Amino acid sequence: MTVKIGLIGLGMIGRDHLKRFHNVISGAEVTAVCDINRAAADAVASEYGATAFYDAEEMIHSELVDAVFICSIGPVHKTQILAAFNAGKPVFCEKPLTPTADESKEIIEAEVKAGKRLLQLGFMRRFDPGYQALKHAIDSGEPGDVMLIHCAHRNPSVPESYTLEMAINDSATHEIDIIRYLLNENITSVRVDKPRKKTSRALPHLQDPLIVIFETESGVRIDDELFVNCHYGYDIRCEVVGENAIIALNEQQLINTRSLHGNAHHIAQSCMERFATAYDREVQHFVDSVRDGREMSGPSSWDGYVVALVCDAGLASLKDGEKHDVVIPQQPSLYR
Ligand code: ISE
Repeated sequence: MTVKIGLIGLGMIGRDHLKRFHNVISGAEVTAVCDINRAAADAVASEYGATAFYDAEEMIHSELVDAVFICSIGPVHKTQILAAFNAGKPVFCEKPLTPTADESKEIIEAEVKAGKRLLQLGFMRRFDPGYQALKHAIDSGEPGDVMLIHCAHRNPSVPESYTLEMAINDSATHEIDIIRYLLNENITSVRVDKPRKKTSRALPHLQDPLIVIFETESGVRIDDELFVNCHYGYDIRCEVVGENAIIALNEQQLINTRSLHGNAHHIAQSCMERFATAYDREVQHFVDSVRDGREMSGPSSWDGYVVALVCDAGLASLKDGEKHDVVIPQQPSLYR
């Protein structure tokens, strides 16, 4: 069976996934694309031999579509997800699940009512071979009790539309999710530190870099450097400090070049380049689940909801500089 995909949102990540469906993914075909920008939808549809839609609900209910792939902006996710649930179609949704935790709650309620998982969320780092190896090492007990984690999230630059809040609810979301995945426990508090210095490369409305401090249930302390105009590349770092060993993500490149200029390797320039394998694997995972008629698995709506709760606390701390606690309700058995 070839899964007929309806893809909503033709921005950067939507187009990247479209190419992935075309060149890498097996068992699926993008039969419909949807964007409110009609010219973009028409152009992409004719390039990929898909049908263009300008209204998401119409596309979701179309017979051309078996599964809904959401790459639109966060504020419209909730409506599109609930429409797909109502149409009985499985959903892949890019992060964030929704911009606020309250909206995510409605999605949880709908899934709990249905009695099964209907959505896979796009936290692609969980499919990255480096992070998976790090998790495997932690689970094996090699580092012993984990005490600290040092993270860095560096983007070469961000567009003018990137707001200060997005450092938390668009960028740090990835660390918030991956910390829970690596440690198998929840974050209990967040504090955002604004260094007095900021890069001259950041637009005036940004404070860049920022440091976010998280604490988990067992007391692991995590610092996350968010530096989104670092200039030199897309650099994601993670070092886990245990009492017996320190385990870190390695450089992701396959070769080093030794020359008169020293020992060098290429540094990725975008998340699409750095996490290409992870994106391929998460999308194939979704397609395989739909094709085999399995319940959705991988990052869930619950993960999206919990990350949104941590983000809400982070946004409050961004305003007042105080430490904010995160209160997480009991997890429904569906997600255990
Ligand atoms: C962007 O939305 C992403 O998801 C990228 O992975 C992240 O590195 C970037 O900071 C975000 O703006």
